[in-house]
Amino acid sequence: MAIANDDDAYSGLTKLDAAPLWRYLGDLFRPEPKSVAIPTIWHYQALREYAMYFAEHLPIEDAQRRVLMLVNPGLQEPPATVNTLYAGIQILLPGEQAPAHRHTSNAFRFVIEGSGVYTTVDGERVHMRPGDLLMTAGMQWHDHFHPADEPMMWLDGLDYPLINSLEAGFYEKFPDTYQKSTAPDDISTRQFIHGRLNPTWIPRTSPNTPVGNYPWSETERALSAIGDDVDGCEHDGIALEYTNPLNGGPVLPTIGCRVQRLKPGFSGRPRRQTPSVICHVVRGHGTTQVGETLLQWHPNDVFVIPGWSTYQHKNAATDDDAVLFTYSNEPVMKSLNLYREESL
Ligand code: 1HN
Repeated sequence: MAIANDDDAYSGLTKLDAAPLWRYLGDLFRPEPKSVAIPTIWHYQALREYAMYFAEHLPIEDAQRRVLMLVNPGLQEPPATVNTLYAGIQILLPGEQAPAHRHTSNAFRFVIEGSGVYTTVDGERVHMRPGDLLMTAGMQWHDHFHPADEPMMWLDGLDYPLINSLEAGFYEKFPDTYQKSTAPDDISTRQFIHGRLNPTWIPRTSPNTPVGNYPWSETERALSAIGDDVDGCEHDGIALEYTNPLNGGPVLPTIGCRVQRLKPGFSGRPRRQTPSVICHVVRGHGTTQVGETLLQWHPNDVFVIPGWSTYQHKNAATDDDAVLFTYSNEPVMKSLNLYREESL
């Protein structure tokens, strides 16, 4: 049958599961990236009330993980916080235990409040205190147990938006509800505690950091050892990257983590970069201009800088530091040769 006119041609093509590239070119090949994620801030004090409500009304057995997902208004289905990364606030009550599972998604936890919980990762109990950064790399078994006496909250970071878009998501329940302890407690933290004295017997074959916990006591020591006589990064202040001590690289193949001290009155030079960043306020208060949006942050708030959005951090206090914990998909961008940045 002959094609009678353009309308016929376009609709006929659709029925063949084909499409005219010339009608898509402008959207598919932009001069520069335009993130669908929206600059957004989640205020901890508002979320905390809901975390406490569900802690009281939803048994952990019904939830598996009692977590409030931080869903970017531009990334609702499937829910994500920025394009490749997720953030959530998890709460566990005294006496509760979150059952063991594993998945190909890489994860970490950054502790917000409370202490006493330990997460068992591949048989090792790793204890959690405020400010600690705990790693759960892809396919490591993990469950959380709370033997102490106050509610505990932490930030979960995962790369599942990336893993699912790559169609590489696998998930398994542990054969038992919980893991048994099969290694000395906190050994993966203790044996790497110096940072540059590495145990010689640990194989260097994994792309993931061998460190279970980067304790806040050490992070704080590193931050305060760098005095005010150092300027640091003109965009991000005294920004330190958590590294894999065996190779100096990022802690996970898909997620890079940092801690940033913004000195009193710090006003960063604006820039944009291809990685998307999720920021958690450890202490202090200030503002971050992200594109057209001004985000005002306070302790424990979480906010996002979508990729290629111009951002500028400011510490609002002139007599106190502000400290941010940040994570991004920089390792992905760098390994795919897609990293770019521009100072403004
Ligand atoms: C997960 O396994 C945990 O183990 C937390 O604590 C948050 C969000 C999405 C998928 C898996 C956890 C998660 C998660």
